[in-house]
Amino acid sequence: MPFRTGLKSFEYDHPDHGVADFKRAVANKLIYAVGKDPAAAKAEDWLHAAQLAIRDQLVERWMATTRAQYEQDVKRVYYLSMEFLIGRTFTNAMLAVEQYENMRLALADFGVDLAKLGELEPDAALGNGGLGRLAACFLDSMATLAVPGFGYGIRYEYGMFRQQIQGGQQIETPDYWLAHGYPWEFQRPEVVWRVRFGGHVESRTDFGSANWVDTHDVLAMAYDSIIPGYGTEATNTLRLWSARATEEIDLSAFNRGSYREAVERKNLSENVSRVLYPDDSTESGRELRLHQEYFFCSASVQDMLHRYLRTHDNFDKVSEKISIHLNDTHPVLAVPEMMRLMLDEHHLDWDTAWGHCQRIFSYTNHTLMHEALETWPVQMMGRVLPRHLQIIFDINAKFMLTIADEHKHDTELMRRLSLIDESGDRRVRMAYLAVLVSHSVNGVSALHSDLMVQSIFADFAKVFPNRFNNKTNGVTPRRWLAQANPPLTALLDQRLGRGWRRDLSQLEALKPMAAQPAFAAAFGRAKRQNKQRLAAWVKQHMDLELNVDALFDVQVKRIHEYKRQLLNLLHVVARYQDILEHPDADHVPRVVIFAGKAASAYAMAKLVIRLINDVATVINQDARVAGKLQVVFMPNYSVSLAEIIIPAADLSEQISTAGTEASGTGNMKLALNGALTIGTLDGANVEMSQSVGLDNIFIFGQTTPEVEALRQSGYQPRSFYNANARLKKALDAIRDGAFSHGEPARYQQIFASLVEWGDKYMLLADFASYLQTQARVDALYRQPEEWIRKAILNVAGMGPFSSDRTIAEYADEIWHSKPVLLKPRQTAP
Ligand code: 4GP
Repeated sequence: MPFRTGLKSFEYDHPDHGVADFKRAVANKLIYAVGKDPAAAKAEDWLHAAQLAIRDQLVERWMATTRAQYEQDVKRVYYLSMEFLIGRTFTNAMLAVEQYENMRLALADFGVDLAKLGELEPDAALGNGGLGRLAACFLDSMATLAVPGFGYGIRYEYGMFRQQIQGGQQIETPDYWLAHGYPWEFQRPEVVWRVRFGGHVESRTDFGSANWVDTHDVLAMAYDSIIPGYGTEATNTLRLWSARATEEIDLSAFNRGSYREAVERKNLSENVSRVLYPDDSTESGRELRLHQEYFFCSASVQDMLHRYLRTHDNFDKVSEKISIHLNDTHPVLAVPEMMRLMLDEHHLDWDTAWGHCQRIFSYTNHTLMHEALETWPVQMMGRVLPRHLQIIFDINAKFMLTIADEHKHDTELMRRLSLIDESGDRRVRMAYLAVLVSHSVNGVSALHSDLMVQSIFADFAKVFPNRFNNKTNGVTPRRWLAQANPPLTALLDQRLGRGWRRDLSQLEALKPMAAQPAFAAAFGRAKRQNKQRLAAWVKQHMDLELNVDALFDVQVKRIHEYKRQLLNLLHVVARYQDILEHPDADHVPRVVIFAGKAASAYAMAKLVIRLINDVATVINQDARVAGKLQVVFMPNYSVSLAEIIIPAADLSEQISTAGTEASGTGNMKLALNGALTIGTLDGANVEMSQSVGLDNIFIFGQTTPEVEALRQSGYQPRSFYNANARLKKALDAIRDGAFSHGEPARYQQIFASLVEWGDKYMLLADFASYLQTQARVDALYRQPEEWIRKAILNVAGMGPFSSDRTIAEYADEIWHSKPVLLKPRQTAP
C-alpha cells in the first residue's frame, strides 16, 4: 500500500492478517526474535512471540500517527503522572486491532491456548489505585479520540508491591514485573536527559536568570510504549523515564578492592526509578520521593521543549502547541522547571515565561484528604533543588504583591494564600502552586469539585473564581466491559451492535429491553458465567468452594479508613450473629468478597485486613452458616484480578463517609458490569444515582451536610453503640476476641478507634441505615426478575461514565486540543 507523508513516501507491506498471516508471523517471531525452536518453546515463549506479532501491527499505526502529528503541527497534550496502573496489555492490544479471534485460531493450530497465555502476562502495576488507573483509562481514551496525548511517567523497576496473606496478615513482596522483559516498550538509549540535583546557585538576578552549579546529576533514559486507540488508526505514546548513573562503576575503587564503594554512586543514582512510592514514613523515603518527582518532571519538560523547538525557533507559540496536565500535585515541579529552562537556558524574561506557563498548565485534584496534600519542607527543597526553591519564592513574591494590592494588604488572607506555609517548619504548598499557575483546576465529580472550592481552595476560589471546574471521571469501556466481560459483551453485541465500545451512550438502548424476559434471562446467564469464573479462581487459588447461587457482595479498592471496609465487616458480623440466632429464618445467601492493598506504613489499614481474614476464617469454618454466608479476602488486588471480580459482582459496595471519596471509578466499573450499588451520596455515586435512577440504587447514610452538622454538634459514637443492640453485639464480639481466639486483645484498637477515639469516619452513625438498606438488598434479591431488571437498568445508565466522555470534555474545555486527522481504518462490522 503506498503511504505518503510530508517527510518521505514509501511502501509498506500491510497484510490483512488472517489466521494464516498470524501463524506465519508468530512462528517467525518465535524463531527469529525469541530464538526458540517451536518444538522446545515454553508457554512464555509463545506469549512473547504472539505479543511481538501484535506489536508489529501497532507500530505501523504508531508511526503513521506520529508523522501525522508532525505534519499537522498539532497541539500536544502531555499528561504528567507519577502513576500509570496499566495492567496487562496483550488482550487489550488484540482487541484494539480487532485480531483476538484470528490470533486465537492461529495459536490453536500450534496447540496453544490463547486464554491461558494471556494469564501469564504480568501486570504493569505502576500505580497505587484510582489516580493511577484513571491515568491508564485516560491514555486509552485519548488515543481512541485521536487526541495527540503523551503520557509521561517513571519506569519503576518494582511496581506496586505484591500482597501475600500469611496468617491473615498482609505481607509485601517486591513486584519485579520486568523479569521476562516488557515486550511493549522500546528502549530509547539516544533519548537521554540530564537531571540535576543539589549544588548551589550563582549570579542570580531578581526575577531573572541564574547559574545552577556543582550539581550531582542523574540521567533519564526514555522507554516508549505504544497506546493503541480503538477503532482508529490513532496511536499514542507513553514515555517512561528510567534513571541511569552519569558514570558507570568507579574503576579505581574497584581495582583497590573496594567493591561496594565502586558501585555505590551508580546505585544511588539509579535508585531514583527503583520503586513506586517508597515508604514515606522515613525522612530518607520522603527525600527519595522528592527526587523521583523532580526527576520525571525535569526529563519530561526538557523532552517536550526539545520537540517543540525542532519545529519552532522561538517560544511565541509554545502555549498553542503544548498543554501540560498535572495529575494531582506530584508533577508540580514541572512548573518551576519550565520557568528555570525558559529563564536560565532560553533567556526569556520573567513575565513572558510565567505567561506561557499559565497558558500551558492545568491541574486535577484527586483527594481532599489532608494527609495527601503534598507539602515539602523548605529546608529539604533548598538542599535538593536550590534553584527551584528560589523560583518558587519569586513566584510567591509576585503573587503576594498582587494580593496585597488587590486586597488592601489583608495579611491574614496573604498568610492563607501564600505558597509557603509559615506555621511550624516552613513548607512549600505544592497544591497552591498548582492552582496558582493553572488556567484550569478541576475536581473529579460534581460533589468533589464543589467541596474542593468550599474547603481546601476556598481562598483561591474567591481570588480566581473562573479557574475551577468539574470533570467527572470515567472508565474505558474497552477494558472494563469488552475485555473483562466476554459473556455480557457478546450479548450486547448481539442486541446493540458493536458501536458501544466507542459510544457508550448507546447502552441507553437497553432500557426497553430490561422488561423483555428473553433478554433478562440471557443477561442473568452472563452474570452467572462470570460468577462461575470467579468461583473457579477462588477454588484454584484459595481452595474454597463458593456458592454461586449466593448474592456476590463485592468491595474492592485500597484499604483505607475513609472507604469504610470496617462498616461492611460490621454488617458481616451482625449478619453472622443473626443467622446463628435465627437458624431457621430464610436468610438470603451471600458471599462477601473483599480485595485491596494497604499502604505498607498504614498500621490501621493492615489491622483491618487481618480482621477481615480472621472473620472469614471463623465464618467459613462454621458449619451452622454453610451455604448462607461466606467471606473471602482475595489477595493481591490488581487490574487483572479486578477484571475477574468486577463482572461477577451482584452488589457493589461504595460506602465511604459522604464528603470523603473524590469520585470513585470502581463504582462505575461495577455498575457497568451489572452490579447494583449500595452506597452513600459521595463522589460520583451522586451522579450515578441520577443517571440510573434512585429506584435502581441503594442509597443510605448521612449526606455531606449531615456529616458536617453532626461533627459540629459534637459527635458521640458511644451513644450510637449504646443505642443499637446489633451494633453493640458485633463490636463487642470483635473487642472480646471472637475472631482472634489465641489473642483476645488483637482488635481492641479497632473497637477503641470506633467507640472511644471519636470514630473519625462515622461508621457508627451510618450503621443502622446501612443495615436497613442491606435488608432491602436481601428483599430484592429474593425477586430475581426484579433484581435483573434493575441490573440491566444500571448498565443502561452508565453511558455518561465512559472516560471518552471525560476526555472529550478535557480536550474541549481545558486543553483546547484538536484530534489528529488520520485516514479512517476499517473496523470489523
Ligand atoms: C483517587 C480518589 O480517591 C478516587 O475517589 C478517584 O476516583 C481517583 O483518585 C481518580 O480521580 N485518589 C487517589 C490518590 O488515588 O492517590 O489520591
